[in-house]
Amino acid sequence: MSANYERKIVIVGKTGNGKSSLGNVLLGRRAFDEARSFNAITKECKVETDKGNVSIVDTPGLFDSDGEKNFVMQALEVQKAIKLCPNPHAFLIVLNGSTRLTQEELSTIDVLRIIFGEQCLTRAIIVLTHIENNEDETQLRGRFGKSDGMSNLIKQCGNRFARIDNREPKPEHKERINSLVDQVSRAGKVSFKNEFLYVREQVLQKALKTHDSGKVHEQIKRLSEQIKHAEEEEFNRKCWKAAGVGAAAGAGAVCVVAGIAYLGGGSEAVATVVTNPETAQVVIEKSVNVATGMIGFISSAH
Ligand SMILES: Nc1nc2c(ncn2[C@@H]2O[C@H](COP(=O)(O)OP(=O)(O)OP(=O)(O)O)[C@@H](O)[C@H]2O)c(=O)[nH]1
Ligand SMILES: [Mg+2]
Repeated sequence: MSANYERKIVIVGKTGNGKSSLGNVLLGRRAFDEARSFNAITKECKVETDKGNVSIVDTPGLFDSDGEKNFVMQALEVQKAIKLCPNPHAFLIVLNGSTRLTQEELSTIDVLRIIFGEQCLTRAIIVLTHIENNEDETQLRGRFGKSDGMSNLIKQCGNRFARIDNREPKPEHKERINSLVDQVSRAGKVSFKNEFLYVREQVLQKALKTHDSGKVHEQIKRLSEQIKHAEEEEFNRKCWKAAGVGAAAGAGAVCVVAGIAYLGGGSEAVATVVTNPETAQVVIEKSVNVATGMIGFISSAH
């Protein structure tokens, strides 16, 4: 038995893959509606907590092409999971292990990047449902080996995966999920924090107004670019602020911080003010890069 650490878990995946069923298995009671249906059953995010140490967020399905919600609306709805349950320890990506992955499912990781940002991937675990208990581990791995799509998804999640038959869950399979959650959260000590979540929400809201149709793949590409741009702008704005220059945004913003960093004057301090320790190194590196470029430019101009 794994220890009784706090576990805050967000469950995501394609509609009908068994997200709600998995939530019920992990909580040990029927907390979420589950049903066999051609239409999506879960329409909104819902959080349920048990015995004070396990919180599960069930989310509506992604890629529900028959529903009235388009990709952007679905993404916005799933994003609410973090509002209901801030700083979760892990994200379980539910895939149906008995059917082939759809084209959309192959882009699940990119979709999660758009919804929650890169950081969620370090806490992502693939859970394969509908795996009958009589299929042994070797057979299962043999099956993955033949699917580039599946192997790729698992690889992108740091090779973390678990299996389960939600109808007849075996204690050891449930236990494996819990121990993977403990592994990514270092026994409940570290959790997901996304300081740019609001930027993502804004970009998605804007996308909803300007282009609410289009294939998922095209939207993913377009949204990824927009989000990257918006986050860079926000990053620069924070650099300005941290450098104490005020609200005057512009190309010189990064240079101010870059100059401080390059000259060795308190780059650590700037980075710490700018962001949390996890991303401090990125700030320093970025600042030094920009400073190097700036000094190169100044030298060539004289
Ligand atoms: N045999 C088998 N059936 C499962 C498994 N997991 C879920 N199901 C069944 O699949 C159907 C859909 O399960 P749900 O848990 O409602 O799926 P969901 O992902 O929450 O679906 P939406 O809320 O519509 O997005 C139900 O009839 C479940 O009983 C599993 O591991 N094995
Ligand atoms: Mg559901």
